[in-house]
Amino acid sequence: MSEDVLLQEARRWVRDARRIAVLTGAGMSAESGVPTFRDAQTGLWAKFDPQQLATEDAFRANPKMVWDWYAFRRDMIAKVEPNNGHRALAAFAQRHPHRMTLITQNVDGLHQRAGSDGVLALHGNISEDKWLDVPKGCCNTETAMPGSPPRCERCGNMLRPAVVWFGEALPMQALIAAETAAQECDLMLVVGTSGVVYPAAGLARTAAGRVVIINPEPTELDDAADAVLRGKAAQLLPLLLED
Ligand code: BV8
Repeated sequence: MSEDVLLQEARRWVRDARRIAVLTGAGMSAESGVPTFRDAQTGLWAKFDPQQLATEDAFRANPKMVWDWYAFRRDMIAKVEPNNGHRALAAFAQRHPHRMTLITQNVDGLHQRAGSDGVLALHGNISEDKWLDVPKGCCNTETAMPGSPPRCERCGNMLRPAVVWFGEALPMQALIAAETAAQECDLMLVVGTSGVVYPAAGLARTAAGRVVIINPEPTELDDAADAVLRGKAAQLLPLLLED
């Protein structure tokens, strides 16, 4: 089936779907200029494996290095804008209230900046911090000693990015809501994810409805798809979601 026929078929599925679940990954933000998670290691970070850095062990072993890696990523994300793919998803949800549930693995906040509400951010948000150890009465982010990372001036507790590291549990409420959306959907769009990271990727395998993948490259989830649209999110989503 030609790409265009496939797109028309997928557009019909969107029109007919009462409940649409959308699962996005790093490729969603690629056209905003945010390198994907696996391509992100550029420059001085090229020699590091993100899966090794995005862990509590790495942070405890070398807090400054891991903090600096997040500072580097935060700076990069602060300079970019949502793209037409983010905007197409936000606009569709505004035109069709209560039909779309947006689930993201991304921590860059670009869906929220594009105007999407109620985003299920399974892996947290890179622009927020939280205490590494359970905060005590003395741990006050307002008076934390500046540094890489900032620390509680009284007990030395460190601040860390409020993201979900490998080996950490996902936020339970968001995960349950995402699993429910997958199990109740008539259609799931899986956009810009390699499908490697669980339990997020598993949502595409529990979708009750048809699964449409949008990705320029093959993914670990292609076998679970009813249709694969080989293309870029910022180009295909506006075409797929226009009324
Ligand atoms: C957990 C935040 C348990 C940090 C991230 C089975 C079940 C459960 C767990 C596991 C399991 N098997 C293994 C595990 C452990 C692990 C895991 O999945 N490991 C993998 C590597 C095998 N999972 C975990 O550790 C999770 N926690 O299970 O805890 C538990 C339970 C109870 C109590 C305690 C513990 C936590 C996982 C979350 C990790 N944190 N991010 C940070 O960002 O620093 S994940 C991180 O990697 C990103 O957030 C993102 O989610 C992920 C990368 O995946 P993608 O988004 O897919 O990005 P990627 O670069 O891989 O691919 C980009 C894609 O875009 C490509 O396909 C490309 O072709 C495409 N693309 C490029 N350009 C475009 C495009 N697509 C469209 N348009 C374009 N223009």
